[in-house]
Amino acid sequence: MSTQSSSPSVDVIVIGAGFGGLYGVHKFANELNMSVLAFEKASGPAGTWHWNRYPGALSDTRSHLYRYSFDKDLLQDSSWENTYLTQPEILAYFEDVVERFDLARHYRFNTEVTSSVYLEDEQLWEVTAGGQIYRARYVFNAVGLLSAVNMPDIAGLDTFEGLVLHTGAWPEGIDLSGKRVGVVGSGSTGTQVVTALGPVVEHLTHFIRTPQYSVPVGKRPVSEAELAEIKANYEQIWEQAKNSSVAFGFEEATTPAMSVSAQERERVFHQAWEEGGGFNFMFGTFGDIATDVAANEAAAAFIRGKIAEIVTDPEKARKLTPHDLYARRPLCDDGFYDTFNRDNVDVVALKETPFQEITPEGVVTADGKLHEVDVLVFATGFDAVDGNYRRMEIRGRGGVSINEHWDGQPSSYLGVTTSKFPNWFMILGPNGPFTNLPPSIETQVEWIAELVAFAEANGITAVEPEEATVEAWTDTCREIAGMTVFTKVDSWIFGANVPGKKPSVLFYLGGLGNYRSILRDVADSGYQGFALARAKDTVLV
Ligand code: FAD
Ligand code: NA7
Repeated sequence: MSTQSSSPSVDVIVIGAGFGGLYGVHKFANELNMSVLAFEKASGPAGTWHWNRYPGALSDTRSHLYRYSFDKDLLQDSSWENTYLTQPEILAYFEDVVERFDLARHYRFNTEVTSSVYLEDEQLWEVTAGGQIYRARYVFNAVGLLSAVNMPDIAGLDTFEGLVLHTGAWPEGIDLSGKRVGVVGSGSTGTQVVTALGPVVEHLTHFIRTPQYSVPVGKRPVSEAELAEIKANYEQIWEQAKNSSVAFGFEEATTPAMSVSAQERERVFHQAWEEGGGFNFMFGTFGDIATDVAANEAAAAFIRGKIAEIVTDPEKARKLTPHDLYARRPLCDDGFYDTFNRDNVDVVALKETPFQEITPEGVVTADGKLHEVDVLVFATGFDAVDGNYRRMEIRGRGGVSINEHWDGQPSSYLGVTTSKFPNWFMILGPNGPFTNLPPSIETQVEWIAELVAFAEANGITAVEPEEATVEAWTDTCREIAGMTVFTKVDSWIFGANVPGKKPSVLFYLGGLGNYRSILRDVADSGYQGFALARAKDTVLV
């Protein structure tokens, strides 16, 4: 029996227009010649870099590695001025990519996908986007791992008479110069926005709940000669990054921190501080900063010393100084601590004086003080990794919803696929790699496209990992995470930043090189661990 449907039908529906979605559309449409329909709720491409237009938004991956590597001409034709890319530069890059690969014709922008439901008998997905129903054999989710914003619920926020902004949904054309601004949150984003706004606003109050360790990013101009050298060596540069652990373009250190003298440790930390880069400081100095508590404390103490050196007001310095482990995504900044030497920039330690309420005029803290502000900026991060999936209605085989399936622990095989959801793929889904992300995204897109091509060539109509395979992968990720210090502090890396969200393992911390060889082995084995179903007699399309 076949069901008739008047819904438009395509081979692949792609959701998202960031690194993952755009490359997915290129693969399926331009390389595999499949029919593709893509949806993006934003008004244009760039994903993260469409939404995060806040002042100071900057990549913390070096410019030459925060881009696609799949196309040699694109690599050779692209250029950049500094060692790191600003948000407008990344946006312009994506606009060029869309034009170059003729991707816009597949997209419906300003169109949110609200549900994806698997029709088991027909082996099709029914996707609702912008209120319309579409059908597809494959759904490719590139909905972003840091994309669903986390907005705190603070008493009285709705009474505030000024402007409320979240950095992850920053409107175009906002000018905060001359305003009194409160910035809540001191992660990567909070440090960037404070550094950029400090010199232009009338007054800035930085509300910090947990101070973090940050090192200089090392943003500096790139000369023509440096650019030419990178372009001449691009093949080796990508080869090294993709076979390394964090894929940030440096060789990860292997020497244990405590195996060298205190002077030598100081020298190595100092050199990394001068070079810049958060991942470089954590993974390029010694091999065990992320795994050994004593090594971790040595790195942390060095950064604490730098904060004391830079911040001249001892009270501000005290409030900015972290004392827990150095065990979150490592931060870097372009002058964050110096910003507090300005008279117009203050810091409030929320653990000492928590929010009491927000009033029409500003923020009242537990000491009864009213911090008057015109604008409240929330740099409070994201419901990371599984957040955007949980905000849609997604139903797989047997009508199971993704929220039921991921009750507590979101699970996947290899971060790209999960059981009970056939032909439904994710980019950077739960338990994907924790790295400089473009090369991990490319790795996943290429692997999924290869799997789809394999299915198409072999008459396989439904692909999903077996439950045991998914469980084993979750166990592997949990085991590796358990070897690190990251599990010992609360952060978005384990979903511990969103009230009510159950902390769980969300990343494969085994490194991109290892991840890529696992993917290669799975493909070479003919996709062992997957259930590969042949056509049913009811199949449409
Ligand atoms: P995204 O770029 O997040 O794109 C997902 C898209 O899906 C979004 O445009 C969203 O609107 C769309 N979408 C989601 N749900 C729906 C729906 N239901 N319907 C329709 N559309 C939907 N990573 C690094 O490696 N290095 C960095 O330096 C770095 N800097 C960062 C700085 C900031 C401020 C942030 C927030 C993240 C940063 N990241 C960085 C992580 C960054 O998210 C990734 O590098 C990369 O951009 C992710 O690409 P993506 O395509 O997977 O997702
Ligand atoms: P993060 O790293 O999750 O940081 C969010 C910050 O907001 C952090 O300092 C939080 O404090 C703070 N926060 C969150 N909720 C509250 C409430 N309710 N009150 C006060 N402070 C709060 O997000 P980012 O956007 O900076 O960075 C996320 C990633 O995106 C980053 O790693 C880059 O890859 C880009 P807490 O630490 O929870 O005490």
